[in-house]
Amino acid sequence: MSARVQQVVPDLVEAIRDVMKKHDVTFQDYGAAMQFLINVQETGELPVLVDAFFNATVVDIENATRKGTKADIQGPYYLGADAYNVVTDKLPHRPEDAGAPDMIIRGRITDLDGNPIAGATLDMWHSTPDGLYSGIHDNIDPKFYRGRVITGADGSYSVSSKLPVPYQIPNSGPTGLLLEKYLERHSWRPAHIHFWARADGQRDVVNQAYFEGGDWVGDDCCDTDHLDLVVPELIENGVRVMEVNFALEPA
Ligand code: MBD
Ligand code: FE
Repeated sequence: MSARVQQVVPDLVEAIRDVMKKHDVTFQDYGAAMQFLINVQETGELPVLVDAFFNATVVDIENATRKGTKADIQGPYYLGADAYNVVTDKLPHRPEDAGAPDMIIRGRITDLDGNPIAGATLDMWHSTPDGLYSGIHDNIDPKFYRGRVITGADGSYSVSSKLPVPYQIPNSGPTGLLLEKYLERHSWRPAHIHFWARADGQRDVVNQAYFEGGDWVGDDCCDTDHLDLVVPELIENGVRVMEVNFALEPA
């Protein structure tokens, strides 16, 4: 690790110094930047700030060597593998969300040749129907809107949940203020479902799926290109169905 640090950090410092010189950064600018970072620290927004600007770049680098389903940004709200209980037919939702629109998330996990992978695990997580993450926002119990499915003999999985909505990085905090007020960009992400697929002997993939035509698809504040997981919004018996398939490559 220290070799890696010695490889990367001096270049990083040099790149920042070059920007400072290019723009004749003043003591006042320096103080404002410091205050911004202190605000980030005090609001606990470090993960969302860093992910908004840099997660997509790691994804691009990783995808250059991927043959199967592409990776997408993990985002700041995964919570660690222990937070994912095995579910068979539905992701638990808050009792008060009972009336929110339902959705079904289903698909198959295969190898690169399309052979089903049985017993693969797929962790899923997404926001509440009002755009909050359990375990992160408003003391929502982390058991909601998170779960792990295990694929059957044909590599398939299927769960019901409640439809997430586009997610706005709260613009009461420094990350949202930087995007919206100071950079005059927006702080929205398209509605999305997060996934982490794992199977013995295969390379993990972390990614997200979106419905084609959804608000902010293709204009994500986190600069992700979404790649191959923008899927059509199917409707069956009045319920939206998101079909998401994963082709895993050997580890
Ligand atoms: C999210 O839900 C998310 O997925 C990312 C990448 C950033 C902020 C919030
Ligand atoms: Fe997210």
